Amino acid sequence: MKNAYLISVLDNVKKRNAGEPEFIQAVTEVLETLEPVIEKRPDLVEAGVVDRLVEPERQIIFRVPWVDDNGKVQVNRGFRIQYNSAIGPYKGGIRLHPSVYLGIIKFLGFEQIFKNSLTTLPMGGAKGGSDFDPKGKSDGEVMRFCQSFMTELYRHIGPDLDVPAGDIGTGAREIGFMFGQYKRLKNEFTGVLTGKGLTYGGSLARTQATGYGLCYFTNEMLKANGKSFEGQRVIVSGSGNVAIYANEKATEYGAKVIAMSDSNGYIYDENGIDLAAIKQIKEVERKRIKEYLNYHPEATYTEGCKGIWTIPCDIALPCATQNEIDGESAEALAKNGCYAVAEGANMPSTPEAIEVYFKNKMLYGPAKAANAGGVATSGLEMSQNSQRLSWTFEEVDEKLHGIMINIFKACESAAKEYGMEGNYMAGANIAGFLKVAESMKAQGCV
Ligand code: NDP
Ligand code: 2IT
Repeated sequence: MKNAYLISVLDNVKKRNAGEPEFIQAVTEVLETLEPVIEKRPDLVEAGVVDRLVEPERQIIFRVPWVDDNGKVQVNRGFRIQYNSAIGPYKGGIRLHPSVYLGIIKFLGFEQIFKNSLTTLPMGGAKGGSDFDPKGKSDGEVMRFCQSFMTELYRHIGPDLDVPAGDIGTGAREIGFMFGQYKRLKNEFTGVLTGKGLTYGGSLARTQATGYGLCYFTNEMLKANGKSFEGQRVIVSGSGNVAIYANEKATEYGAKVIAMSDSNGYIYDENGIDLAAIKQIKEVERKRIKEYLNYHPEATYTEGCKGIWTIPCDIALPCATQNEIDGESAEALAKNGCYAVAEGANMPSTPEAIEVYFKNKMLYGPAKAANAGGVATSGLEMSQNSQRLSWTFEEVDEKLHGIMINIFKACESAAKEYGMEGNYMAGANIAGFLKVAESMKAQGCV
């Protein structure tokens, strides 16, 4: 990066947010790709758009006390980062995972600004979460945690203010408990959360949306480059919400998904993963992926996550967590003939991995664009709640498909316009940024 203004903004971010490497990583990537835009648009520099964009509008950190099944008091830390409201109410998921700290929620909130902008729906960027680990907890413990979390959060959110949703560790069960507590505290039934159950205002196809959307995006990217999913060997990391529905849609498109993982290890099934078994183990029983061998003894299970990227494949869909593909794993993918990576997870590739993709001329679908189908469908859930109507699965899925096609086109054309044809990462960052930047400039120094 050569632009003196961007260098000074980034230096300031590094100084002010020392000790938050994931956040600095996310900001660095965006600022680097914005260089050609900033050189063309001195008006945005004058309006201080980038200086303002990197600083969250509001950061809320709170105590979450709850009582476990042994009657012991437990204390977690809760976060909500309301990052940017230039184009709509704050919107973004809630992550429940022991690794959560301020830097993780800030990187996710920052990325959410651009992702939400790309959906074309009116949603600002936010993210929340806690270092609570739902794994191994009883339903009662999870409920008491969620109620305590919402007892503080409710005063900061609302259907026209900030609309949280799911992310790692937050699925239908947790959203249900949080929604119930919000409704009780506010004495109002509103669409304050998305990813709700279908019996109380949730949208059909929201569960499938991130994984399906990832494949809709990937399909467009493949098509634009003379390829398709048909007959391709695909690796999907993770085995949670995003991974399961990415597998389902990729398989529907004619691909064979040969490996999936969880945080303990990965399974490899040359016959193609039996998704019904995965759904039973992960969605119903909440068990570990190694149980897959009870259904398919001919498959193999390997401890540790990293090895999954050494299995030869054509297309890789990382759907677990940040920085799960490092430079070495990316080299292994490239060496074994993988020609496309599209990100279901947020920031799953390290900067070194991304360099390897470009060096090897692999197709790269960045998270902000490729996984935007989840939040886009959350936006559709908000629309349905406002109208007090619900659309059919087919209607929602068709809208989602259209949105993902348009996101691909937006990335493709922005990359081309700014002289980086085929670099969808730059295209996503630039297209996402421009809408937010114009809005921030128009609304004055706020
Ligand atoms: P889930 O909690 O449903 O699943 C997460 C999966 O990733 C699990 O298989 C989990 O394994 C694995 N995983 C989590 N943390 C780690 C880790 N530190 N190392 C290795 N594996 C890990 O979450 P989602 O499927 O919802 O989210 C997956 C990714 O997709 C995240 O990056 C999320 O931010 C992103 N995303 C989610 C959206 C959504 O709508 N849900 C929308 C857009 C992006 P284990 O069970 O062992 O913990
Ligand atoms: O990272 C994400 O986009 C999500 N976890 C979904 C957020 C949402 O509001 O649906």
